[in-house]
Amino acid sequence: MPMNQSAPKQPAKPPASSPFAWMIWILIGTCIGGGAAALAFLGPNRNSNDPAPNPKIAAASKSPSALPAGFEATLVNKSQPQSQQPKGMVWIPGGEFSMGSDHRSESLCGLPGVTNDAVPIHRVYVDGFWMDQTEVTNAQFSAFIEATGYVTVAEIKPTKEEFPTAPEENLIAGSTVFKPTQSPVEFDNYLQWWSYVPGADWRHPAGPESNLENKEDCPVTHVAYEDAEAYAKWAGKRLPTEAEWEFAARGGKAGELYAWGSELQIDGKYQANIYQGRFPVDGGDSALDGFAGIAPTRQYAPNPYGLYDMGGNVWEWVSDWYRHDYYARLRSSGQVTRNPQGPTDSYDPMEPDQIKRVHRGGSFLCSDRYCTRYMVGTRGKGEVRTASNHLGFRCVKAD
Ligand SMILES: [Ca+2]
Repeated sequence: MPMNQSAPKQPAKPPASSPFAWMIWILIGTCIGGGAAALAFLGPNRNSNDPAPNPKIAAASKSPSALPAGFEATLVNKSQPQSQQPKGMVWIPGGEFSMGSDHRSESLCGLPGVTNDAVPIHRVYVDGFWMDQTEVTNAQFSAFIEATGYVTVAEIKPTKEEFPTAPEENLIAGSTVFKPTQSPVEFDNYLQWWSYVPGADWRHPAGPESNLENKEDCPVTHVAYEDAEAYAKWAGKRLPTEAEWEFAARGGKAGELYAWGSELQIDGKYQANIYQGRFPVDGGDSALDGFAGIAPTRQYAPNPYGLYDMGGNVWEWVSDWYRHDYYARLRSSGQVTRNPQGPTDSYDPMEPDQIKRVHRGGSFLCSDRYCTRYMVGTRGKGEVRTASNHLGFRCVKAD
């Protein structure tokens, strides 16, 4: 559906009166997140395009003739893990698969361009690994904080060095929060529904007056990349690569649109916590999937590997730097990329000054009118120190 059908004419109204408008512009990028200060150095060259046959490959999930153009069968490793199953994790056997999306999926979203950085489909191999069955919950993150005293990025006052043009009085710790609009709006300005909220952080997901009561089993949010990485290190785990994440999400299948199959609903029931109704209007989410806003984990059927919420609920950080052209680079090698670790630098032509990593999976705010990035082959992105109330993570662990 063209997006203007779902959004009656109304002039965009950036919240220019907000004292934090300057900060929101910096903190929020396309669809989800953009960036604050450019941090740091870029990682070492971790990219590996070495072609090599996989001797362990065993099963083909689907007849190649039945797959959409561009996709080939997923070849799942037969090997079993050597280590004991960690609590709350499932074995992802790894193998060779077709990664990414194609432009035909554009027709499923009112927002043009959702697949532009997810093409072309290319062949990737990943080794087996353990993966958290669910996104890291508030209860789990709370245990990490209690054990370590760690303070998240959103709880730390921004510095003049990070935001040299900001008035001193605006340098207040906080995070970005979705605020529904009072009436329908065009989708040309995300500041209409995102606000920088002083005092918003993982303990106060909607702002300083909110708390985690009855949200222990919900995914933790308002975590910047370094927060997620710190948790993973404490837990003896790490964040997944983008390729690991997509291999796991596809559940051994090939060429399907979603982590649960190729239809958005099964027997008339939604399979993930996304957004139904008029986005982003107050009361516009009809919650046909059972939830308006975030949901506890494990509310929908797991995928074939036993993973919950690989689409919807909250976006998930993965470890790859974001580049819009990374898939094209891999495809041009003409080879199967083994255990890709992402590009060696970050570049988003839409916000070239921001340093970004990849997000995956979409969130409770994704809908077919605005952003269908709950489709398993599509990608998100975010500035590394930017958090929000619809962004979390899950971890993986080597065998
Ligand atoms: Ca929902």
